[in-house]
Amino acid sequence: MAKITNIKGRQVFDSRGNPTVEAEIFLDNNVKASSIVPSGASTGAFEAYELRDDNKDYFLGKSVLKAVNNINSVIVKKIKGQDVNDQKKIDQILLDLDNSENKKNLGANAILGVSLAIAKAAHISNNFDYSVLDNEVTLPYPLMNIINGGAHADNDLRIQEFMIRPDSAKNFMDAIEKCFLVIQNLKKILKSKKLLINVGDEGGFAPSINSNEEALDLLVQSIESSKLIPGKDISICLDVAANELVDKNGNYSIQSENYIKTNDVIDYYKKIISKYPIKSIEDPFAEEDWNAWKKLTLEVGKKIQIVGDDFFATNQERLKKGIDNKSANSILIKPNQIGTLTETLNVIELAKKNNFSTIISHRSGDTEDTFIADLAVKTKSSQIKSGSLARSERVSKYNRLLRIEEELGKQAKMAKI
Ligand code: 2PG
Ligand code: MG
Repeated sequence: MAKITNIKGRQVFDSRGNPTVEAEIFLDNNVKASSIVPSGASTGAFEAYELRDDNKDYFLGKSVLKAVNNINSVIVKKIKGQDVNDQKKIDQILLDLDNSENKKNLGANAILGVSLAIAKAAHISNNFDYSVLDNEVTLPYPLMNIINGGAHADNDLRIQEFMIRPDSAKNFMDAIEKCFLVIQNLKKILKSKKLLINVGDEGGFAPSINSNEEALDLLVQSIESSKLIPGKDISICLDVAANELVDKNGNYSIQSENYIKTNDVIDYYKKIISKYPIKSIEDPFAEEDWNAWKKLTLEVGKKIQIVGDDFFATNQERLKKGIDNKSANSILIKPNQIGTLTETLNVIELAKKNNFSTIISHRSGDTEDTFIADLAVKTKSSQIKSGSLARSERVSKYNRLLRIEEELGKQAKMAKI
């Protein structure tokens, strides 16, 4: 038993320089731990509510002092004195205190900061050591976003994320090396084509190209230049983030600014899947286009991973519906889409029970907080998405996984994909 003696909320800043919430927990055994909440750019309508002050005269309305104040007044009063190991009970207190559908009263940013800081404090307080876990524990495969488009870059690429996954990696360091090689070769190729090598929000290159195929060709070329086999050593994973590409008639501007119908979008996916080593597509359709999701899953779901991000919003009810309708076979997990650790774990459990793969994910506005690396290992998730091997807020998650791999010693092994 370790009692919570205090909680302190404060405003800090994320990788885009926007204000965000940090919560720090203090225990009666002198342990303290803190958590910083990330923030998305391509956010779904079903995400929990991110409370911002909307005071145009201060940080252009983006400050989070209301959320911070909720931690320092209402939340601390209720949580003080609780046992830090009672995560479920504390999360329930937070839910009851907020008492809204989408956490709009206290703010999901206030609630999640506290919920995750509690998990971290418990981890430290219990001297948690990964090597004591049973030998089933695994490390996730990284999905590295190495070409950025969509809402995350200033180019004209329609698809938001072109990611690589090192499928033949024997361990996590090997996974990083394979990705490193592809990234270095991509950099060389971009330079040789006189394309800029500046990076987007998630550390991937954001060259001024405008066709999906051009980006895919660049990836294949970089994999081959690394003496790796596309589709065997490295496969390609996409995040279309289709919410950003749909018009009010339900058509998509997937290839160019022209909007095309669902069936044509499906044909387009089939075409690029057969031409390129694509093994995973995230948010191929908008979050309410249930029929299109179902159709695509029926047609290609045996072959590739169909991942719901904005579509599921780490929400149990939406995932249940997706399972019943056979609308996908994988879920992206973002704790701040739902707002507490307990709810996040429940969603992961439901996904696993139904043979959905779970991909733990960062946000495009992220921070030095590495919690998602631990979450991926503790939940035996097969994959983690934390951007490219650039920008410290991205790399810090991969570095944390390397430390966990070291802690695990001989029993460390990669997950099954
Ligand atoms: C996504 C995420 C993370 P954002 O769409 O998967 O890559 O982006 O945080 O902007 O929603
Ligand atoms: Mg996404």
